[in-house]
Amino acid sequence: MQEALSKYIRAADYLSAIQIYLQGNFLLEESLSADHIKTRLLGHWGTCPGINFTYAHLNRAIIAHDLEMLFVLGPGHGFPAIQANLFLEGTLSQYYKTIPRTKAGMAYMAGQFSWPYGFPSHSNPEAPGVILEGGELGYALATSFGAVLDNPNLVVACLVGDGEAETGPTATAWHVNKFIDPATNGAVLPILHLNGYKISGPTIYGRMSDEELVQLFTGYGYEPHIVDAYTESDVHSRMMQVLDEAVAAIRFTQHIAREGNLHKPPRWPMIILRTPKGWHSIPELEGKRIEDNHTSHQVIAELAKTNSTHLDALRTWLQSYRFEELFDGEQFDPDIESLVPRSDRRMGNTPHALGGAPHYQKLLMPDPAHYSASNTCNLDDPICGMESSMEKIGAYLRDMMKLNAPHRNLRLMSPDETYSNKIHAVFEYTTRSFLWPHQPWDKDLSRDGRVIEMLSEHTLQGLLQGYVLTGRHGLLVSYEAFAQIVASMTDQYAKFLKIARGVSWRGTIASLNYILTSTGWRQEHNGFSHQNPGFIDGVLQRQSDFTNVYFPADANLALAAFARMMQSEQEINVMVCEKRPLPIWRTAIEAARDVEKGIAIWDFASDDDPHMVFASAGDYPTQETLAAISIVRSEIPAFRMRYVNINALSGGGLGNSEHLILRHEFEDYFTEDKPVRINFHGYPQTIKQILFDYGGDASRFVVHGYEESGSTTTAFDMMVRNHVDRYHLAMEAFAIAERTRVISAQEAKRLKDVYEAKLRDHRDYIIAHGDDPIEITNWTWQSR
Ligand SMILES: Cc1ncc(C[n+]2csc(CCOP(=O)(O)OP(=O)(O)O)c2C)c(N)n1
Ligand SMILES: [Mg+2]
Repeated sequence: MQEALSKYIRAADYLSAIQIYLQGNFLLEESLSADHIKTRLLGHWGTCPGINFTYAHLNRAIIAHDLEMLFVLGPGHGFPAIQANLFLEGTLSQYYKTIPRTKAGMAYMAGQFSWPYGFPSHSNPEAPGVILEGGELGYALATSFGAVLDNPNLVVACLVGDGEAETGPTATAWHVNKFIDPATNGAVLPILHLNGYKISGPTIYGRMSDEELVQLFTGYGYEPHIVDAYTESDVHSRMMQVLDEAVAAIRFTQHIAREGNLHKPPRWPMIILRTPKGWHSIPELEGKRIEDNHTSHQVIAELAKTNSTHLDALRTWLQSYRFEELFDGEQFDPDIESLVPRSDRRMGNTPHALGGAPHYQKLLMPDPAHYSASNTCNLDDPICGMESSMEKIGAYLRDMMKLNAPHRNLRLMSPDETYSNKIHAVFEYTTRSFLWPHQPWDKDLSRDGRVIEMLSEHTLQGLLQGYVLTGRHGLLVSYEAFAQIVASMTDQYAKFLKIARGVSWRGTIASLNYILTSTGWRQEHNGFSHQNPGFIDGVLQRQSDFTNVYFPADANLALAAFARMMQSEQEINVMVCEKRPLPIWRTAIEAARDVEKGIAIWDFASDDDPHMVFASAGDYPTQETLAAISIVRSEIPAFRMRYVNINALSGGGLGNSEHLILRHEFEDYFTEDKPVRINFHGYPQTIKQILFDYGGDASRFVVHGYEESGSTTTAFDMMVRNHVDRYHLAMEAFAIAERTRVISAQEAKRLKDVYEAKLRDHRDYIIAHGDDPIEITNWTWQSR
């Protein structure tokens, strides 16, 4: 077996290396010359040999133990190795007719690597079996854990780079073992790849002693196994033995848990693999140590096209694999073939990474109208009581979980905010997963809950990505301000999704869904640190055709938007809504219609032939806008206003990605030429960039929103400080009424003085009493 493994790895290493260097002579049939070398040498060599070593051994273990295994590569820059293995196992030719498993296919694969319009240099969605790009390091482990949730037979082998292991997201993800119930979930087998180096320096883990590493990972709840290529006399037999023990340990733990006999936290195996970076390549070049040094990280012998010393070193190195003994251009050596698992067990061909049936199923959805707050609403009386959007969503999600229980395909991720964010109705049905000891006074904990609560937004996002990319559904609910922590992960996911959506053989997956709550407008008790609506900016600046941000103004709109998000496919959706009770403005039917369109004129607050238009996006901004309209109506009955509610924005414009408001429709809402005041939930700039594309006279639009003016103050004062409150808005309408000659300059001045005095009085009142006056807190809409 050692012989077969060595041959397989030699072939994989050779196939990895030629992708980086060669544009011809792929089988080294002639003596290597400068003509055969690509003009631009782009790629990462150093990590590849360790990946190939691991992949070969995993293949052996898959065959020996009939494993259902998925491979997640942390250092995605090791893509030449992934592609080499996909070629060797035949998956690449199965998915790409242009890459047959022949000399011609090999030439195509190598020639197109890191080539303009060819293959990218990093793991990517065009490669079968890949669920992580790995360009931005740190997310492999959490993604792997996400993939094994509710996949009891799946083992995910996750190769973590030792540089990657220094990242915050990886550091926290080790702890997900505390949430994985072996009775109902699969297992992650982490393989920490200590090749000792990052780009130009040593890694922390690489320089830790075996004893320190064993203590660290034992403390984290693992059973660490060290495989050290430097010291083992027969590293293959050691790796085989360790993998066999790991598989046995995983199966034993799962077996006793599934029999109901697991009485203490399971101790999952993990492997610490020490290999030299750039293993089996060029030991030294021009007096510089290459193999087993950081210098092997990217391209080695990088001057091979122009410098004969480099070319000679490259030739000697590539010849050292004796690839011609392993592949005749048609067939691989039988020993290599013996390490290729049967088709449906190949890591590149796992159906778990494909999306679509059988692993993806649409969610069964309760009817949101059954949860609505205003079924009995009288349309003449738009306010039908106060409801918390998040409480309604909690109840809806609870029943969605119940309905989909047989499929075990819906999860909620939260940084211990399910209560704080008021969606705890889910605990009437489910619990939080927690494997470590429970105390009698703990609440809502069990080994097998649908909710994972860990105070690491990174880990939660990684879990959700892994879960969704393997065909299931979920959402991450976060305080609005702290969603920013994962903004970059969302960007990376969006990049993956953009490409994946265009890959024909990738099946359907669910959308990646977020709810951002405990929003900045009601963080007056926590203050400035908790006031940050910036997460949506990144989302809206990116892919226009599949990103949506919803701003439901009430609980019914929130239910309708949430139902749409959870039913949608292959999108990124963010809903921003408040958790405290707020007025209900829309019936369930109106809410469904508004969400479908993304934008709506609300008749109860609108006049025909308006002098001006008020618009808003967000719950508090909407309440303030409607309060302003009601003030202006009472002060200037002859002044006509229209109210437009924007409940969704997408990267492409107003509305959602299915129903964008087109340029010619814009005037149906905002008129041709009337002044428009927009009250926005987030930073004003965020919506201004969307309005720009609608053209026309920008000077008639004024946008208010969060101006980074926050503090520990009252709720209404937060809005005053940012000029989104009813008084400031009303004063703007008075000025427009004067300009349009509905009122005299004198009357405009009088009104302005009255409302400036109100603002001063409010300030004095809150300084004296510590809270907003009752006329603000108990305000209700008055129809005329
Ligand atoms: C989050 C992040 N920071 C920095 C980089 C730049 N970078 C690319 S590769 C690399 C070193 C990776 O080291 P390691 O994880 O040990 O990978 P390997 O040695 O296997 O190549 C760094 C810092 C990155 N890709 N992602
Ligand atoms: Mg490394």
